[in-house]
Amino acid sequence: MKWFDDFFEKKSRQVAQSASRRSTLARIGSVMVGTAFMLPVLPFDRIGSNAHAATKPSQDDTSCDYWRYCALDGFLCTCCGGSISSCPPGTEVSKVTWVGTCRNPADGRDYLISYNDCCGATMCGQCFCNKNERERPGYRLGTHNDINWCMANNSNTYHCTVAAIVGIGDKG
Ligand code: ABN
Repeated sequence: MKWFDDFFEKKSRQVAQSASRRSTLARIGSVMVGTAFMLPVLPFDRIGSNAHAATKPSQDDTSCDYWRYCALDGFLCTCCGGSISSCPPGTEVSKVTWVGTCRNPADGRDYLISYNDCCGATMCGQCFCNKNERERPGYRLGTHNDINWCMANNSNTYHCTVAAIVGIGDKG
């Protein structure tokens, strides 16, 4: 087996002479960095539920995909005995609210939507929806939707959320 040892000794010496440890590490490093940059651009299937919703807007106001709910965080009152703009019996509409802007796919126009909470009954628990278009973090209170807007009512108990149209954007 001496020839075997000699052969590998010779090869090892050749590699050691032609490639320093530093250049080998540099080469491995560049391969790793290259991989990290390339992986995000590799093609993958982007067709998900949102893409599907974009092509076929929901007409169903008990579905979280309905266009008016684009910035709603809460339980849909349409699943809780109310309607899209009125609270269920036994609850009262919040005195303060947060307002978002959603585009209606039917006419392509932007609408100002008031997301009032309905207060005075325990959490509805049906049709939870959490959409956050143009929503901002909590330190900007007026643009944050993860808040109990029953805070100014006699009862602070949150039940569900309505989505009433309160304004319409210019044709554009
Ligand atoms: N605006 C809905 C809600 C209620 C309670 C807590 C978080 C969000």
